[in-house]
Amino acid sequence: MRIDRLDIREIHLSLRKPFETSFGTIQHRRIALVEAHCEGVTGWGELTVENGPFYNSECVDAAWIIFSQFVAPLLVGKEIKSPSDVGAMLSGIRGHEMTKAAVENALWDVEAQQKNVPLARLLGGTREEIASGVSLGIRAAIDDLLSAIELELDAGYQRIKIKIKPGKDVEVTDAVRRRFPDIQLMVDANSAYQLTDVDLLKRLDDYGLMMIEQPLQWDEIFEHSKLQAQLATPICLDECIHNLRNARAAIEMGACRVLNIKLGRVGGHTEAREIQEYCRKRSVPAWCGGMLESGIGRAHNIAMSALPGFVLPGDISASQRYWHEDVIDPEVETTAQGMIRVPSAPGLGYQVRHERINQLTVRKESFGARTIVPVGAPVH
Ligand code: OSB
Ligand code: MG
Repeated sequence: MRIDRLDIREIHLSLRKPFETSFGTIQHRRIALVEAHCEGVTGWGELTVENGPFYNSECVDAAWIIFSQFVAPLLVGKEIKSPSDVGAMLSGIRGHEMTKAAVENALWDVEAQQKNVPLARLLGGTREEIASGVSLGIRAAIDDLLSAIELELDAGYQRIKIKIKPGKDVEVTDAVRRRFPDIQLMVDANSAYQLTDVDLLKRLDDYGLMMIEQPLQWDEIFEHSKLQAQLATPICLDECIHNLRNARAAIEMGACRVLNIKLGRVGGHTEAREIQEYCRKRSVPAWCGGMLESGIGRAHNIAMSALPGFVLPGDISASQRYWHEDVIDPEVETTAQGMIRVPSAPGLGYQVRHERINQLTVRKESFGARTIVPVGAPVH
């Protein structure tokens, strides 16, 4: 396929409720979307960064610069055999996985449409439905959290993840476990602790948690191996896994026993597929994490989760939990059993609502084959 034009745009979408994590509170999201135009077909990808560099080192404004000055010039006008070629074409750009993923994933959507197959099938997905869990933000009052959990369980969600941070950890987990003794429960610290907090973290072993997600520093694998050796609860890594090499290092080092695979964080479908395959072969449970995505990112997550290595419920839940109105049609919905059907229509399998997206757009830039001048690219 020939990449004729790439567009990047920013839309503003507010969450129904603020979402508090150990790194801050998120409500008014600035979401960057990428469109790939190839031989008359348009594919969509979501750039899953947060507004600021507080979850990882990427953020909207930096991603915009990397995309427009470096990513687009390397791709526009090029003929590729498969979206899997994009990784090598962009390998000179260090990091910025979420920015690269947005365009690679848009090209996967193009290819699925060109071949007239659902993206999930094109990737090799085998599931017809995927298991859905929810991630609940930190609350000021424990009672609020308990009633929120009750609502989600009533809606059918299969596992509950609660965010923790110092001062809002053991006591909160204890209250949740007392109230819901049998649910599949896990906690996510988003890098809020250090290895010296091991005694506190060990107390979480009393609660039969499925896992504790990213307790230590965002860029640290080795110390997680020191911590995992002292904890009965499996550690799940999120922030510090950017590619298959990181995943292999973490698993071989014993830094984790479970993996959260986020499509943006690992640079797109190609790398995500390799990581889930690695996990599957070694019986390391993997699941799909979320970044509070709009319907476009959500649709990509659903397609990816149809792959056989995704064996645990992920963080992909119904559109209505996040937005008053999503940007895809139909919106993502869950069954009463907490499952999401993998769509069977070609491409993303959901209709992208162009008019609504145009209304929400605050800026947009297009990069066509003839207008591109690479900035700072090596001269050959
Ligand atoms: O650590 O998984 C995380 C949201 C924003 C940034 C990081 C994380 C999260 C979530 C929410 O936990 C996942 C979702 O519901 O999309
Ligand atoms: Mg996480």
